[in-house]
Amino acid sequence: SLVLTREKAASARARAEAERWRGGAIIGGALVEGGSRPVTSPSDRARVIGDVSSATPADIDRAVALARAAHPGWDASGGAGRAAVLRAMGDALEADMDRLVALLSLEGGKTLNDGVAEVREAVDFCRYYAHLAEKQFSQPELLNGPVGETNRLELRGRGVFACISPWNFPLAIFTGQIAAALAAGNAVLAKPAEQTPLIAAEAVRLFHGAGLDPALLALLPGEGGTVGAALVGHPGIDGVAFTGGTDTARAINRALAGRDGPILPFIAETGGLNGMFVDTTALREQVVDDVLLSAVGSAGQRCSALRVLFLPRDSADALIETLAGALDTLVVGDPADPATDIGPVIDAEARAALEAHAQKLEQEGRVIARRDIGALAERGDFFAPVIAEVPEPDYLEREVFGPILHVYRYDPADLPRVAGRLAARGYGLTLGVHSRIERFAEEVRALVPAGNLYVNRSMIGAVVGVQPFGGEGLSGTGPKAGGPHALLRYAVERAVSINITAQGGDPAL
Ligand code: UN1
Repeated sequence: SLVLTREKAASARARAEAERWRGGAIIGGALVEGGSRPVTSPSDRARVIGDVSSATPADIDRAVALARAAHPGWDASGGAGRAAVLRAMGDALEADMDRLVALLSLEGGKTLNDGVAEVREAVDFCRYYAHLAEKQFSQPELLNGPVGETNRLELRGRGVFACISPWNFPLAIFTGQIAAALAAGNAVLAKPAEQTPLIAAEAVRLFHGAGLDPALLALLPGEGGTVGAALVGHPGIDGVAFTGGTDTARAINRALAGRDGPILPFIAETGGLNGMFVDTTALREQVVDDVLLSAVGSAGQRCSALRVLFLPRDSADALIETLAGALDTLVVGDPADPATDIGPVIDAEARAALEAHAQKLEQEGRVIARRDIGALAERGDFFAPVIAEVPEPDYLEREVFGPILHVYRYDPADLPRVAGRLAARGYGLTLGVHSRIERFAEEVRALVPAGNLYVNRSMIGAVVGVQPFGGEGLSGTGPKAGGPHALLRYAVERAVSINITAQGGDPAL
């Protein structure tokens, strides 16, 4: 069931720790044996939890050949047939929840709450895309043509999709991309993030166990970007779905533009420089809850996370004081402990980048509050959350991916200029507003582009099918994940017109 009790969590964790997890290329349903590297846990770097080996160029060629051969049959099986397999995958994920949550915590440093939400999201993606496959790939609605002619619109898969996914949602986004590509009638080559190959291997095994022809889904892990680059340049792919950093998206876009042959679709979901605007009518306790959850929840490692909080000059002091006090009550620690609010960041490199940014803020005298985390950082990749005050609305040039909240005090008369400077950075992912005045929300909305606007609530945790998620500008291409149009760019359309009269030519004329 989707309820994780303390006892169930502890026993699942003990079993997960005892298990030696195996990752690597999975081709035709079989794990490819190869030179392996150990995978360790972000909350305890001394703990080896499993091993993984990278896909070789020969592995990639073999996976592409299998996928190309299997794609036509899958495509022809129709939306309803594909939906049945995706629903079976949703059920399989649900049945395996305790084990998956334990692995998400071990490998990805996820708290139990975040782990449960992540499995839930992966299940939702499978079921929602199953629903869309049935609805959109059977009988799309058209107007009637002239008498004597039948018309229909056929949607087909494009062929083989490369799906390149991030470590911050190593199950939900990984599964969501694959489910979308499969639902639309494609075969998939999945490249998991280097940091989280083991949960990806489990998801692929579950897909195959749920009745998916193993030729339709290969797992191709890599290190240092080589496998991703090989996939994007491979003549045997028909499209790329990517979630991750804006810089990587640009590199993929350039590589795709340099290919010979057909122009391939590129679906990218990237970073954000997300702001929340508070006015003097906002409810303080609600603001504090929503700000902390959005900025330091999940250790700030969501592309949706709040990065810059805009507080009106006159009420800023009181809010900042409450925020700093509330930050001190959050528990940073072992993600497997149900009491923990904030676990580690993903790896030493991520922590070093965050520490460098925190040090810069410190040197400039901008840090307002920093959570004490004792000796945790000696054991794993823990980072003490920070609240800092910045002198400019566009102090940040780019996304800082971790639990650092930047606060900017604004003069309400100056709102258009301030919001305009944030907007000029070019991102457009999430945007928060806290106000009891509808006109204020409308004003902010008109000033700052964003794919997801949240009013008087947290700005993370978009629910599949309820809050379609994704941005514009530097934040991504769309269509939104978990939205009604999610599958369409994974597909090609063919309009078929058949004259059923005895005359030739166009019956309309
Ligand atoms: C990401 O962090 O890469 O709404 C995207 C949310 C999540 C964000 C996922 N769906 O918080």
